[in-house]
Amino acid sequence: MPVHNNDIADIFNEFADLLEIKRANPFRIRSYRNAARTLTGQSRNISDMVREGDDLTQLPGIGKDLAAKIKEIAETGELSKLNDLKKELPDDLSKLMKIPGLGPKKIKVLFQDLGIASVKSLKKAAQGHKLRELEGFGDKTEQNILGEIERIEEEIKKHGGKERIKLFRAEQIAEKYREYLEKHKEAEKIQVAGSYRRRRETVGDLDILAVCGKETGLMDHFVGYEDVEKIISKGKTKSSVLLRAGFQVDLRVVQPESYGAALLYFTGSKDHNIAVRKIGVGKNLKINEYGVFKGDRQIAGKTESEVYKAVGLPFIEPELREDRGEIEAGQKGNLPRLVELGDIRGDLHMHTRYSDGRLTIKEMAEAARNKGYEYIAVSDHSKHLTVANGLDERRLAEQMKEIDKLNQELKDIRILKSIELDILEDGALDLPDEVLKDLDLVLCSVHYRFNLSLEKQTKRILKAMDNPYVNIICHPSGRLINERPPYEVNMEKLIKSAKERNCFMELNAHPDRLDLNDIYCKMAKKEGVKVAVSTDAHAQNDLDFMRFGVGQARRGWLETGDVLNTRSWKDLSEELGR
Ligand code: DGT
Ligand code: CA
Ligand code: CA
Ligand code: ZN
Repeated sequence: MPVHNNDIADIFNEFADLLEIKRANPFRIRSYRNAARTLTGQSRNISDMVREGDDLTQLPGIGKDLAAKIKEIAETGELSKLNDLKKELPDDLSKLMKIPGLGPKKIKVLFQDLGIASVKSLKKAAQGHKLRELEGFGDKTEQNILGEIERIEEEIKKHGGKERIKLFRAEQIAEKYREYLEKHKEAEKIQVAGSYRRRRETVGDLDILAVCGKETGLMDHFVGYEDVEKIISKGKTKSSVLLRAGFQVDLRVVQPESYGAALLYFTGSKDHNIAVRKIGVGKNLKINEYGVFKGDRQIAGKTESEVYKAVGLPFIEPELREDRGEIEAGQKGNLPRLVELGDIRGDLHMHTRYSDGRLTIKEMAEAARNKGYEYIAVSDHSKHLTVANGLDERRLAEQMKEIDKLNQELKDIRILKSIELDILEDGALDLPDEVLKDLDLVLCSVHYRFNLSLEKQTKRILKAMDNPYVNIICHPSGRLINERPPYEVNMEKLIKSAKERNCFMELNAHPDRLDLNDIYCKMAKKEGVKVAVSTDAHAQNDLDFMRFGVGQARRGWLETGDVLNTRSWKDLSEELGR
């Protein structure tokens, strides 16, 4: 069975987590995390590369040692070093890492002072008020932990014990499955519905819909897929399987005259469906996955638009279907015209070999030009981020010279001089204004000290925004989906202050981040703050992450006018002037 890149990345991330608990060398920890990132960003299957004897050390951040570990995982499905490390640590310890607010440091204290090594014993200790006495904990932390445990238990109950997976991963699984299903000669209109179609950042399971001549043939084909581990159920119109990746996929086969109604129903969200159905009830219509019915007579259902029309609504884009005001907006004719991938004219955040990126500036620029972009910003890390080989004044000056030269040489793309500054703990920036004034675009980010109080973290970022050269706050909440919760910060205040200062917020399109999230995008729009949808690319393929960013932007109701990088360079340069 082939091992997927993400499986290898998961193993490296787990390894890094455990090393962190053991307080291993930070460089070592980081090298595993970087390697995991590299692997998830690769379009080629690493197992195939191993099989073909390719030189893995050509990949960014992969040295001899990591290459050997990748080979081991690709060949055996596991990493013996990880197993050794786990033997040194109690089994359940790594599960504690999944609780928001519990980092390796706190887990180490829990383990050493109270012998806590499982979620169960943690819950008991929290209920018995044992945590508040520990160093670095307090009443509030104790309550939060208890709250998080209960929330996780709820989630687990709801989803049959399975974790939600990131959209990127869901996409790899869904697209492969869909291609396979489409090969079947009776299959028509294969559509992946559910949260996947709504472009939610994480997906619980996949809901596939199909129209098919002879229903049963397709069902045999569906359950015969190579990645199926277990058939949960198999019927004439409905089947469910569990994939080896631990992920459930449901298939529904429907009649052509019900296709739109079924698509609407299985796209959800549940709350959206209920709201639509309620309007139907008011009009004496019954709406379900088979169609819209007046008494026994079906009056609509072939397309989604038909169903919406029957209840007096225009078509509502899947990303909006969360019952967050889209029904009312539809009734009033106020639905947003959502931004599309094709509206994006440039990418305002990426890294090159000058810091921790994989390609040269020229290679990045050419890749962006081939995507049809008008401009890119080269925004490498600044000097505080030494582990990423951040730029000091001298190296930045060199880079700027190179960009000048490339701008003369390259046609049809403009390279903007930029930087991703580190916001220091006190809100200062790690390069002086004399340097910043010569850049086209200044980005800044929090990359360390995530654990400041709400007040301090907010103040820190506000102070950075006070610098007149700063344009964009990157990945403003700092969260990593399923891995690290957002730091505590008053986002509403940041957004309002950005408006006052003519700053912009980033929607980092990396599928691990998608930060700002949908809710905050909508807030930014409401406050009149434009959002830069940027990939933070470290390699050529990462430029394609734009589609995830655009998906999240659409979930946040953003229109072309709300997104900074839909502007031509001329308009953008005017916007950036503070
Ligand atoms: P997920 O899988 O947790 O990421 O989220 P969804 O939205 O894909 O939810 P899922 O897979 O449980 O169900 C797919 C769709 O089916 C859901 O979005 C709406 C519809 N649906 C499921 N259960 C109900 C229900 O009880 N009532 C209504 N009206 N619709 C439902
Ligand atoms: Ca689903
Ligand atoms: Ca489902
Ligand atoms: Zn970056």
